[in-house]
Amino acid sequence: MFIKIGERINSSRPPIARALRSKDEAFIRKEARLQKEAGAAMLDINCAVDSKDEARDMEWLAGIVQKETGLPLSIDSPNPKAIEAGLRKHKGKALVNSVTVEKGRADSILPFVKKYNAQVIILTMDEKGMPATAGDRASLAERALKLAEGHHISKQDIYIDPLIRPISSEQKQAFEVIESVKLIKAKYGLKVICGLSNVSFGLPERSTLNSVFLAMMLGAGLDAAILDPTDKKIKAVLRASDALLAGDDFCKEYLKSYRSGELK
Ligand code: THG
Repeated sequence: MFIKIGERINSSRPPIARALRSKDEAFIRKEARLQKEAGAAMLDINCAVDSKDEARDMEWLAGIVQKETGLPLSIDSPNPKAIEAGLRKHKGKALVNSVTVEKGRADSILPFVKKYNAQVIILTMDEKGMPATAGDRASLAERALKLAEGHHISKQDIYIDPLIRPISSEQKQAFEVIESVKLIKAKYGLKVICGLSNVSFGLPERSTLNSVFLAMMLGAGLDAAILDPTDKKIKAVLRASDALLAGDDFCKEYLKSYRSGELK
């Protein structure tokens, strides 16, 4: 089953940054509810932008988003203190978003993943920065697996993120990322996730680019994505892909969505 993770509670979005500053609980609750109603299985929460005390803000966010939805959360931060604060508050199995393959970073966060029995996203990025090719991404995925195994984290709890960059600045990257999904799954049997909307930064009609890229990634075997579950084009692509990739017996769900006008 493909896992949809709602991206909307992210401090890089100005309305969320404002709600975080003024501790507007009602606004955050509404964003959480909207995404749950749109079928998100998990919600990403990020408060890194402009926060004076990220650990405290993360704890606040985790508390109200789980109280509103009961969903598990993807705790999105580069800051180990904020990640631990989120994990401490979280009920159920959380997803830590994220660590890189850099030795120091992994060693400061993977012990929490183990302690709180969480899942973890490992980015294919090391001391040398972002990889250019699918093959480089696959090599980093192998290192990620070894690192996690060193902390006794089970393979089932790992998601590899091949890190999609905006095609507005690097036109070959989307293709390399799609190829890397196939390689990482075939060579190591690891699950793959991505932050979908990164691909369209700096271009108009982002929803078209995001949803077409999603279709291509699903064809390559993507297991989960951080995306906007309320986006109409994303919804239509998910329904259609499920039917096309034999995940929808007799196309029942596709037909149901058609009859309720959701595919328009
Ligand atoms: N990998 C991992 N985590 C991530 C990312 C990733 N977390 C952050 C980011 N990338 C994924 N989340 C977002 C959230 C919002 C947007 C992009 C990525 C965004 N929102 C637009 C806005 O608010 O204006 C609208 C997006 C749209 O048009 O669909 O840009 O790669 N592990």
